[in-house]
Amino acid sequence: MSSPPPSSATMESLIVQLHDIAAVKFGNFKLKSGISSPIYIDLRLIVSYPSLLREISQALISNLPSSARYDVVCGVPYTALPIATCISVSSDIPMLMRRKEVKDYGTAKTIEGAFQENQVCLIVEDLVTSGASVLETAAPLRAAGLKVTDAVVMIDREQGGRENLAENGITLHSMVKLTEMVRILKQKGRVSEETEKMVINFLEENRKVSVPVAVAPTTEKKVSLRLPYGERAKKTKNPTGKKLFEIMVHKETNLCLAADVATAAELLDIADKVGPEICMLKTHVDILPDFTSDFGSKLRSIADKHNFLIFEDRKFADIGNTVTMQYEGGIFHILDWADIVNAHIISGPGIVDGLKLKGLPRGRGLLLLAEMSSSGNLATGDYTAAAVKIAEAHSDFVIGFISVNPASWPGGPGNPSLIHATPGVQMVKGGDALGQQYNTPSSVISDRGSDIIIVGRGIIKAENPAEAAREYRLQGWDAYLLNCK
Ligand code: 5BU
Repeated sequence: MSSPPPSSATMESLIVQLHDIAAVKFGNFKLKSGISSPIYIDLRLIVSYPSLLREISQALISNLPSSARYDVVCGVPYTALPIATCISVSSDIPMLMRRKEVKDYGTAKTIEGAFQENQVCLIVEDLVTSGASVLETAAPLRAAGLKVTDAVVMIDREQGGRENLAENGITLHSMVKLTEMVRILKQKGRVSEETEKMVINFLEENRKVSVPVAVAPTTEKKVSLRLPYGERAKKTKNPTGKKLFEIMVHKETNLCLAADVATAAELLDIADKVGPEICMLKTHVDILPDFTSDFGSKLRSIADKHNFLIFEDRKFADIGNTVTMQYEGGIFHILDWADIVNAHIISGPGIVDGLKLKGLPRGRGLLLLAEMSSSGNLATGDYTAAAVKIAEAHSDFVIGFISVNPASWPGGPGNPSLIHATPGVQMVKGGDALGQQYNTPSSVISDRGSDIIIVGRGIIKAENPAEAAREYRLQGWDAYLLNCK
């Protein structure tokens, strides 16, 4: 902590060494995101060069302002783990490790190592682009009671990471910025002026398209602090509603997967993979071409294995008498396997009476569609208010709402025993070509006052759905913690 900042000669020597070992390369590279880049950085290589690793670790730590205080360090897995270890050993600062994979959820810890609540943890990272991976590591550390205020990074790609982290209360200290690094390499005769220009142009262009929305600002809270899910479980009459809150607390998740995949076989597969990350799995059983009568029991056993609830997004809309038959009968026998269903209130309160007749004796729960996520939908104003009234009158069976912005309702999210679940969630605000509108996990939970994020394509279309689900879970949970009493 007391060593002086690295001299420019030290910095230049480190950068030239990174180029020597081909940790920084120039050419035409296809990035994971699909775009072509004239520069490629692979800092994993430094583990093979111990003296360089040591020098880099020292440069990182001495680059911190002397006012920076921290009790422990934690590297972002995996590339930064050896750097963090090196900092820990050479500066005699205890280290923590964040697990990327949590295999046996519920018993396994996400943070390994000894620490106390309110200790300050310095995050160590190799390369920052949007800052998303730093935030992904900060979330479980903060959830465990640690404070995260600073992160050190070798290279800042200058693509919004610094700003994004600042919005989330983390100051980024970079050893070198990417443009500065390229300038040094040009000065040292390692790259041509043309390459330098290409890299700078590339950064400029991508700065514009890739302004990240890893986690929306959490500093500006529009909703007053809310009761913890555990307290709300105690206030809930319906056994499924109670169980849902309890699962959320136990698994530290407010994520519901909208499993809109092409077949029942795929659905069961993704349910098993994503199961550890979710409190609820939402189905549209009528889209599955290979549905068979044992689908329900198969999904049930996966739900029991991973401890999540099943929500069939059936959107019942008919008169009470008809929905009793639709709920119980037909091909799908929804009542037999779905813990939760939902209903429009367009037909009046009789629909709740009808569903309750079948569902309540089985301990099932109902969500009312108070709002919808699609543009131009008509579930607004008085319609939303009517849904709230019906829910209050049937709180033995109605467990909450499908809502989009309960913070804006008169009286806000209202009765704490009723839960709010919100579809239209992705990492980036936007929409699809057919009217769907997306908000970020943080804005849904923090600003819009909801309790559960429902994510479909953001997870199922990801390269690695389980990993994507984990990111959504961490962001949703972090937003919850920031807003709870
Ligand atoms: P997406 O892939 O994250 O857009 O999927 C959203 C899911 O939520 C999908 O299954 C919809 O049927 C469901 N949904 C919704 O998007 N908006 C609503 O208002 C309601 C349900 Br209700």
